[in-house]
This record gives sequence, structure tokens and C-alpha cells, in this order.
Amino acid sequence: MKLVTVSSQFIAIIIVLLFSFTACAFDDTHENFLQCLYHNNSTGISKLVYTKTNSSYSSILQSSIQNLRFSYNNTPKPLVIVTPLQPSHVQATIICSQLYGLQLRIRSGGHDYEGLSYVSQVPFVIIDFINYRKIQVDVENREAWVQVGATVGELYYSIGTKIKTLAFPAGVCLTVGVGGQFSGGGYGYLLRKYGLAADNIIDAHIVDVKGRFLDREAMGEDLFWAIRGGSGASFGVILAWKIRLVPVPSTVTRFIAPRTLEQNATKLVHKWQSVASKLDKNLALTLTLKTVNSSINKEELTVQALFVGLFLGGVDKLIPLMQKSFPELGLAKEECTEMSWIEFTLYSYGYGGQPLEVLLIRTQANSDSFKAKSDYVRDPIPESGLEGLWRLMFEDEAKGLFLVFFPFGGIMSEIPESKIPFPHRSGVLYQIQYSLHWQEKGEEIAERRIEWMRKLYSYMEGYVSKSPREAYLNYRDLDIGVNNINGYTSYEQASIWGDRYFKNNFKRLAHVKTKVDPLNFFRYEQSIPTLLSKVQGTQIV
Ligand SMILES: Cc1cc2nc3c(=O)[nH]c(=O)nc-3n(C[C@H](O)[C@H](O)[C@H](O)COP(=O)(O)OP(=O)(O)OC[C@H]3O[C@@H](n4cnc5c(N)ncnc54)[C@H](O)[C@@H]3O)c2cc1C
Ligand SMILES: *[C@@H]1O[C@H](CO)[C@@H](O)[C@H](O)[C@H]1NC(C)=O
Ligand SMILES: *[C@@H]1O[C@H](CO)[C@@H](O)[C@H](O)[C@H]1NC(C)=O
Ligand SMILES: *[C@@H]1O[C@H](CO)[C@@H](O)[C@H](O)[C@H]1NC(C)=O
Ligand SMILES: *[C@@H]1O[C@H](CO)[C@@H](O)[C@H](O)[C@H]1NC(C)=O
Ligand SMILES: CC(=O)N[C@H]1CO[C@H](CO)[C@@H](O)[C@@H]1O
Repeated sequence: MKLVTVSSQFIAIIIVLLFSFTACAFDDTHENFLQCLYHNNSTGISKLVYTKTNSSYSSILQSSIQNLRFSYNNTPKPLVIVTPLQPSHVQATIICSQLYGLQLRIRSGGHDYEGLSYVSQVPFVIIDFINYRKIQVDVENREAWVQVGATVGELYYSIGTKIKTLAFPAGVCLTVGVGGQFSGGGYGYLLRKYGLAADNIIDAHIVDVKGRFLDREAMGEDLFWAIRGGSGASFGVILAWKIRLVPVPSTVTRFIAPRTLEQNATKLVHKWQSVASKLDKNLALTLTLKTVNSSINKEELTVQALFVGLFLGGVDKLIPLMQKSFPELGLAKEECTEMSWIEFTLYSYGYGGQPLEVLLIRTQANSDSFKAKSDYVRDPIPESGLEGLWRLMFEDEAKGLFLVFFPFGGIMSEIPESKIPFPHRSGVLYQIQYSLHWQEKGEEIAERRIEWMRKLYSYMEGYVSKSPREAYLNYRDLDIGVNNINGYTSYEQASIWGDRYFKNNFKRLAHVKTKVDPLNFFRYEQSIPTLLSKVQGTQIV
């Protein structure tokens, strides 16, 4: 992809403007904001701007709301949505929102668990990358450029229709945007062999707070480090990633082995904990837990442990490997299917056997409301602890609960914790995602279900990582702490949640933030704080 160069004339105009206006001095802020957008390098931008009076405003806003509890009438809505087609549209939006004191939210795929890419408590503008999603795959050099509005499914499609033996280690959910996912880490079935999506980024394009378009060389290694797992939206607006593709064999094997409590699931899950992170790197053996009707006593619920695996190779190699490492599971050949990697991505999202074009579907099959949380497990949970978890899963309020236990180890244990901001590496046996889903509308139901999730989280405290209790940024959870909505938030206050997402990398993230956005324009409930004291300009660390 050709580097887009930015007119220095544009920057000059903007800088003059910045110093000739005082932000927030107008009542009709958003009219002025629009004037600013239209008149300062507007090449076509007026056709990409949606205000509340525009008949398409709602459908654009709704198009990628993936969690319905943020789509109520009383959910705060943006004053303006800008859907850029080129960097200059992003530059103008950044500059004009600063000029008129509007907060900026950045949306790629809209999957943020707390809706932070499209909801804010203060007047705000959304940059929505819905139309910014070109993908260029360079098979020969095993690289690709992917614009942030592309989904993981679109990326897999672009690679898989060109070559079956290259892949990218990103997520399982095909509708997630690469803008949000890669800036927060990003993992899927290739994690143990190749690491995170963010581990495999080799260049990026970003527009910073001054409206400058920067590539890796221009942004420098500190900022390039920060946006690979440390969040994008704290530092600027990312436009595209350059990624390194990874080799996969032409035949992989998928297996799926359900086991209920009556089939010794407790013992199997217990054993799995100490096995899964030590398996061959070519093998990812994941575990999904939910309640199902018992086949023995139809009136009763049981827990189903669904062992789902990917082996990078044929079934004839897989069976002996499983016999050796995890004979208790009794994996049968009938539970295994050989396929290509790209077919596997369809199966793991419930599209098994369908044409590759389903990878291009950008909306989730069944949207609902949900609350999610995450944990990292460093010591196996004893059987008694698992049994307590099953008892919670049987409670009425647990209807719609899914747990995913995802094994770490492999290359994850070899990559140093400070390589990129994502710190959950060596010693992690597996990661847990808890998610509770419901169809009913309304705040009251939501509050009740979220309360129940807090109870579950509190039960798990004794069994998971401690000091800090680690959490995955991409499974954003505002329960673990937030910045002040208005005004100053100290580094210490932000550390309450920051240490959990980033451990020892949080300080370096704050240093980078201080350097690239000292006035904290790019802020939200969990944006990286600066190291400046309340009296602006005084560095405290
Ligand atoms: C159903 C489902 C399944 C999932 N499965 C996986 C999985 O398998 N593996 C995994 O790792 N994660 C998974 N996730 C989590 C997902 O990776 C995160 O929610 C991710 O942040 C979503 O990215 P997005 O672009 O779709 O979301 P958005 O809501 O658009 O963005 C998320 C965050 O990133 C910021 N952001 C977005 N675009 C940009 C940009 N261009 N520049 C700067 N900041 C930006 C937003 O402002 C927001 O703070 C899943 C989520 C869901 C809902
Ligand atoms: C506006 O942006 C376009 C496209 O990036 C660029 O070619 C043009 O020079 C810019 N104009 C000004 C006045 O900055
Ligand atoms: C809505 O916005 C789009 C894009 O800016 C524009 O093309 C269209 O004419 C607008 N429609 C109305 C009814 O204002
Ligand atoms: C469960 O485990 C017991 C021994 O611990 C064994 O005898 C029994 O066959 C197992 N049941 C199944 C369904 O695997
Ligand atoms: C379980 O049984 C109940 C009634 O006993 C029924 O309503 C429900 O649909 C069943 N669930 C599943 C997943 O089969
Ligand atoms: C060069 C140019 O068009 N500048 C305009 C930028 O927008 C403001 C309004 O916000 C105008 O006053 C300037 O003339």
C-alpha cells in the first residue's frame, strides 16, 4: 500500500485555527463543528457526515452495536457520526472536535463490551470506520495491509481465497473489527503456536492528536509498542495495520467432544487444567462450559464441558498425541474432522460447511444483551472449587451463562511480558471468559443480571490470579475501575484497573500517553492517564 502523504498546508491551517479559537466558547457547538469540518479540507466529507436530522443516522449508529443493552432510547447518542474514506477525513474530525470541545469516540467493529466506541456521557462525535476496510494481501512476502474497519472474517476471507496455507492468529468471532481487536491483543486457536494478533503486527498508520498521519517510522517505537495491546483510542486514531501472515498446513483437524457431569466432566476439567497449556504447540484444546438438560434425569440440569480442539496436522497424528497427554478424555476418531484452516474458521463460528462468503457477513447472527468478565488461572482450581462453580451455574439467574477456558502456554510462555503491553504470558495456564446473555429489554433486568455476574466474579476470586487479579483488555469490564468522567484522573486512580490489564506495562503506557497526548484529548472511561499532575504541565513521575 502506498503511504498517503498529508498536506502540510492542511496542518498549517489547522494550527492557525487552534490558536485563534477558544474551545467550548459557543452554544451551537455542533453547528460550528460541522462548519469546521466542511470548510477545512472538506474533500467530499459532507457526504460522509450524519447528524440526528439525517434519515440514515439511526441505521448507521445501530449498524454495529453488538450489545443491545447500549441501544436503549435513553443511551447517550453522538451529535455527529463521520464515516471517513481517507485519512484527511479523520484528520479534520480530530482537529475540529478539539476546537469545539467535543469528545471523540472511535468505532471499528463496535464489539466493545461496555459500548465505549459509541456511547459517552459528554457531548461526542463518532468516527465510524464502516467504509474504511480495504485489505491487501501480499502472498509472496507473507504480509498484508488491513484497514481498521475490516472484520476478522473479511481478513480471513481475503487470505483464504488467495492461499490455503497462510493464516493470521486473530479471533474466533468473525464480526469483530480489526481496529479494536488488534489494539487490545486479539487471540484465537493459533495463540499457542503464533501468539496474539498484536504480536504479529509489523507496521501501522495512525493519526495523532495534532492531526499528523504517522507510520511506524514516523510515530517511533514507543507509540508503536503502545498501540499493540495497550489500546488504540488512548493514543490516536489507527487507520491500518500491516501484519505478518503465518504458515498453516493444508490439512488441520477439528475435534469436538462434549462431556457432562455424568460423564465425569468434573474430573476431566480438573485434569485439563494441568494438561492444556503443556500440549504440543500445534494443538489448542479449549473448553466451553454451560448448563444443559440432563439426558438421564430430564427434569435436571447438568454441566456440559465441551472440549473443542484444533490440531495443525492430520487426525492420524492427533489421536496418539491425545492418547499420550490426555487419555482420560478418550477422544474418538469419530469426534475429529479434517479440513483446511479457512474451513475451520467457519466451523468455529457456527458456519460449518457453508461457502466462504459467509465470512463477509458483518452482523452477528443473534445479537442480545450481555455482560462479560475475564480471569487468568495460574494454579489449577481444585475439584471442590469447580463443584462450587457448577452450583452457581445451576442458579436461575445463571440462565444464558457461557464460560470459555482458553489454554495458554506454547509461544505465549516464551514471549517476554514487556514485549508489547499485553502482559498475561508465562505461568498462565488458561484464560477464562465469563459471559451472561439475555434477551429481555430494560435497565432493571440488566442491573439484576450484572449483579449476578459480580457474585460469580467474587466467588472465583480465591481461584484465579492475584495481586493484581489480571483481566483482558478486549473483554472490557468497567466494574474493575474507571476514570472520572469530567476532569482529572490521577495515575494512581487509574492504576486500580490499569494494573490488571497491563501489570508492569501500565507505567510505560502512561509515559507514552504523556508524550503523545499530554492534554488528554483522547480520553474515555478506561483511557490511559498521563503522568502530569492536576496543575497541567507539571510532570509528577
Ligand atoms: C461476540 C464476540 C466475540 C469475541 N471474540 C473474541 C476472540 O475470539 N478473541 C479476542 O481476542 N477477542 C474477542 N472479542 C473481543 C474483541 O476483540 C474486542 O471487543 C475488540 O475490542 C472489539 O473490536 P471492535 O473494533 O469490533 O470494537 P470497537 O467497539 O469498535 O472498538 C473497541 C475499542 O477499541 C477502540 N478502537 C476501535 N477502533 C479503533 C481505531 N481505529 N483506532 C483507535 N481505537 C480504536 C474503540 O474506541 C474501543 O475503545 C469478542 C467480542 C465479541 C463481542
Ligand atoms: C485535503 O486533503 C486532500 C486529500 O488528502 C489533499 O489532497 C489536499 O491537499 C488537502 N487540502 C488542504 C487544503 O489541506
Ligand atoms: C444524510 O447524510 C448523507 C451523508 O452525509 C447525505 O448524503 C444525505 O443526503 C443525508 N440525508 C438527509 C435526508 O439529510
Ligand atoms: C468415570 O470415572 C470412573 C472412575 O473414576 C470410571 O469407572 C467410569 O467409567 C467413568 N465414566 C465415564 C462415562 O467415562
Ligand atoms: C430443558 O428442559 C426444559 C423443560 O424441562 C425445556 O423447556 C428446555 O427447552 C430444555 N432445554 C434444552 C436446551 O433442551
Ligand atoms: C480555510 C478554511 O476554510 N477555514 C475555515 C475553517 O472553518 C472555520 C469554521 O469553523 C471557518 O471560520 C474558517 O474560515
